[in-house]
Amino acid sequence: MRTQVLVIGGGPSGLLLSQLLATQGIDSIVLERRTKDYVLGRIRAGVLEQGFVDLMDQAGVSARLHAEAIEHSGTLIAVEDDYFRVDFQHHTGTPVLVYGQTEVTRDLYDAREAAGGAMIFNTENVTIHDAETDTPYVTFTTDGQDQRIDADFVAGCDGFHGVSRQTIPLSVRREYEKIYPFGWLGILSETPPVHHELIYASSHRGFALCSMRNEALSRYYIQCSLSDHPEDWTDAAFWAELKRRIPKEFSDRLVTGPSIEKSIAPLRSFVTEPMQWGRLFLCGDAAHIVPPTGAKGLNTAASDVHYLFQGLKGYYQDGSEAGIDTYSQNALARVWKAERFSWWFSTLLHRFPDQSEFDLKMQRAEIDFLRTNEAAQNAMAENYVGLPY
Ligand code: RFL
Ligand code: PHB
Repeated sequence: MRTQVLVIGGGPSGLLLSQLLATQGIDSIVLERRTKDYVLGRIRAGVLEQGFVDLMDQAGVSARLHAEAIEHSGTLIAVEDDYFRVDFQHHTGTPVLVYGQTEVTRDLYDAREAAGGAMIFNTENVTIHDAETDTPYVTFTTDGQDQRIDADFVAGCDGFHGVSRQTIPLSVRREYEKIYPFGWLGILSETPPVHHELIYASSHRGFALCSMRNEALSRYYIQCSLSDHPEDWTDAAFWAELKRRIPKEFSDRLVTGPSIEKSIAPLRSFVTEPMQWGRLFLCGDAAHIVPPTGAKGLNTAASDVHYLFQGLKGYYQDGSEAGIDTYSQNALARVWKAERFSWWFSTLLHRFPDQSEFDLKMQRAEIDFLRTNEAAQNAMAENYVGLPY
């Protein structure tokens, strides 16, 4: 088999790239280790930057997003019983959209299927060969059959645990990492959101986030210990802990109900450099991870897809290698800024086990500065709605 761009990973990065390439008549095949239902069962991101929405428009897959997404023009930041609002619209003229990653991925799968796009599921032993030459190929097994696909380019969109990053030799690859000493316990519940905007809450018991998917579906998170397991937390214990961490005004009106999903995510900052090796390009979580505070993961994956798509378009349409040659440099420049913002926002709002009284005072002073300083709110808002591509 042969294709122009072989995409490894059928998550949002891989599907969006494949769909964008199709709009330009560039063919691709997507390999996914899991099934479509498994991918759609993962509850992850909820907040989309305008840049992401623009890419969905370009890919011709944004009709449902525009009909169903909820526009948020600001967010609340709470400290114990007190809170203030950062107005994105006022500071940047741009809102963010609340629309689940599950829905984005479903829209992309529907579009690829409607266009007859090639996708192969349940792939095992995916191995990338000759990436440093002009004739890369990938071997894998599916349904017990060994397969080989030759391609012009390989896009490694296979997430943090994929094979693409590992294919780049250690002599070339440099990794930067920070592990945070806590996780997020998240639940999804069929209850109305406690507030019409998100609430990022810092409390002496730890961080909490009130988010949503729609008017009848809420997503809540609490900072938890890395040794906790979701099954250790009954729904009642979760709700009680969440209530202790958000201002009384909101805990008094919080509607609770059974959780329909409960999971723990560790928090990590991670970047690999470079994001390109020969004809292999890394996109999204395959190349970088951010802690979820600030909602930058999926959005940063999308900016990678933008740079790679532009590079490949230039190659196929104008015979120019300029875009693909500068892919890593362009993508990383934006990635590091998203890393900085996510690290800053996480550090600002969480309780750290080794935090001294001095550290706590610094955290409070910084939150107070954000509360009272227009320039600080402006910087926060610009980062939250997404820096330009
Ligand atoms: P994904 O989604 O991990 O998809 C990679 C796909 O590759 C497949 N795969 C392979 N396929 C073939 N061969 C192999 N060898 C393979 N190895 C892996 C996997 O099965 C998978 O289907 O990466 P992608 O596409 O780069 O997308 C990245 C996003 O999923 C991620 O950044 C976000 O979910 C992060 N994130 C958030 N991002 C935001 O922008 N806004 C948010 O509000 C937000 N909230 C979150 C989040 C992530 C969370 N968790 C659980 C990590 C909230 C949470 C709780
Ligand atoms: C979510 O709704 O899942 C969500 C929202 C904002 C974040 C992280 C996660 O910063």
